[in-house]
Amino acid sequence: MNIFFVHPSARSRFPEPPMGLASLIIIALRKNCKVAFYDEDKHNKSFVYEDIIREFNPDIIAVSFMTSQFAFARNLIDRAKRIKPDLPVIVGGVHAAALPEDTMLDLGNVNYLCYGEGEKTFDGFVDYMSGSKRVEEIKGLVFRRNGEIVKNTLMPLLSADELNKLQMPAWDVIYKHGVYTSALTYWNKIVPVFPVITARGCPYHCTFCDEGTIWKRILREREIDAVINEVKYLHKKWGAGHFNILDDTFTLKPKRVIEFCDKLLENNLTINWRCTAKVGTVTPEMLSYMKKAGCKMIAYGVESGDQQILNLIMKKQTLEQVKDAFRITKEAGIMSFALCMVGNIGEDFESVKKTARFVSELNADLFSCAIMTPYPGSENFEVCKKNGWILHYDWDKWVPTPINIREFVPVSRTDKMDRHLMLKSYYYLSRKFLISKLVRRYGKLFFVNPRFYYNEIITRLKSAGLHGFTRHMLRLFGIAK
Ligand code: B12
Ligand code: SF4
Repeated sequence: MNIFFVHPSARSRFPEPPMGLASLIIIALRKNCKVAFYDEDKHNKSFVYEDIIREFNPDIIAVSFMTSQFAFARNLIDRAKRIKPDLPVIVGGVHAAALPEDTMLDLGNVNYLCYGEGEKTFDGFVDYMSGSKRVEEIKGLVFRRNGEIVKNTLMPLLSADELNKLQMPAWDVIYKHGVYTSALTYWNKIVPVFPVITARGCPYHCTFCDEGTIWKRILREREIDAVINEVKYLHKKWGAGHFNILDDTFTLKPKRVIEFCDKLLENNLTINWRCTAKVGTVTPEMLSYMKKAGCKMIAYGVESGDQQILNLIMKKQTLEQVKDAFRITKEAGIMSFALCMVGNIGEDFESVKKTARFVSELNADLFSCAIMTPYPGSENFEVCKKNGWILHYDWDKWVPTPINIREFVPVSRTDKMDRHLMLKSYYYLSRKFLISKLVRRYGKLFFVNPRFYYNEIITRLKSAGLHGFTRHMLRLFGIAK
């Protein structure tokens, strides 16, 4: 059986390898299927999508997407069906999992949908397609029957044991036409970057996050030895010199993190890496191990500089813990990245100002600001929907920043912010971040430093184009709306 795996565009200048599809491709290979893989952002210049369909002649097309990739997914599915109208299409990913029926209704060309963790469902689906199982038996599958949408019961999550027994994702298929690269701020150059996941799931309940949709807020850890073997393989076979740990909160268990670091060192894997962590879980001891083992940067979900907002969004962290985490990270010699938000339910412009003041004291190396986007599956989605606050369902514009989006409109308003105030807050916070970053990098007189013009203006002009860049800057400095 020939299966064509497709990853629609995420509008990324530096696309990242789709771990979800890599985890399914290996299942297909184990079942002796032939596979082809197309990543729209990475391969659209080297391959003609339609040509792959004609030449490979798939029996199934499997598409993975998140909310913001919806329109790109539809486009690729429709184009495939124009060539081969009977081609069975199966989709999955976090958006499909949160809104299975709606997705089937919206995407008329989709035949099957997986609404949970994919490995076991996909395994059963391939059996069904080859005639050895009935469709009703495949847990986690949604399908059409006589014009109706039928939803089988949910597939239970893989147990930790099953997760450990999974084969390594099919990296050889994903990298066949070239490894993925990224521009890392701390190297100022473009380097190959590889994803690694050591655990699935996060036990927290932040109201803006859709983490529970697939992973059900249950933490399942892989054995460290298996993760190390994967890193070793990526290093040896594909020259991995840098990896991103995709875990939602890598630092939850200090002993495990230390074991991971120890084993990287024991195996002489002097590779740089970065991860996302939760403040309050990092300790100086853990951070010193991480530094020794190659950790270059940690991203922390700061979200807000107003304790009341942190409580409302169930972030389970205090401002003191945030400050401590950034201080000890700096002391350990690791770069820190502050991820902040504006527009959470209950937040007004005064709390945005508090965030700006708070973050300027953190002395973080990097910042980013996101506008609250109530992704399906999050608590905020339900609250915003119930209150009629959602402003549009233009899924491909469901992104938390206006960068790269024409005619961006925040997805939702809230009790305290309309869409204008949301945008104003975003630009206010981003401006504060930008100025503090420029002063730190180039000094108070940054505008007379030639490096500032080269790094910050010319490079960005090249990537965003004159129109995009000018519009972004005018909004950032409050000159245009
Ligand atoms: C790595 C990552 C990225 C990478 C790459 C994503 C990629 N290539 O797929 C990058 C950096 C590009 C990225 C960008 C963004 N991301 Co992101 N990202 C992630 C992250 C951390 C890991 C994804 C992953 O690999 N998971 C592990 C794999 C194994 O899981 P999976 O992909 O879900 O796949 C499993 C199942 O879903 C299912 N499945 C998936 N596809 C299919 C297909 C079929 C056919 C079947 C049968 C099953 C199936 O089976 C798989 C195996 O079990 C997730 C968080 C998370 N925990 O998943 C967020 C996450 C996916 N991202 C998210 C968001 C919000 C974004 C951004 C919008 C953020 C931003 N600031 O702009 C952008 C989008 C950019 C754009 N313009 O579209 C949200 C998605 C919310 C949503 N509903 O869309 C998530 C869930 C984080 C969160 N909790 O909020 N992201
Ligand atoms: S925001 Fe982070 S800590 Fe909160 S639930 Fe989502 S993944 Fe977990």
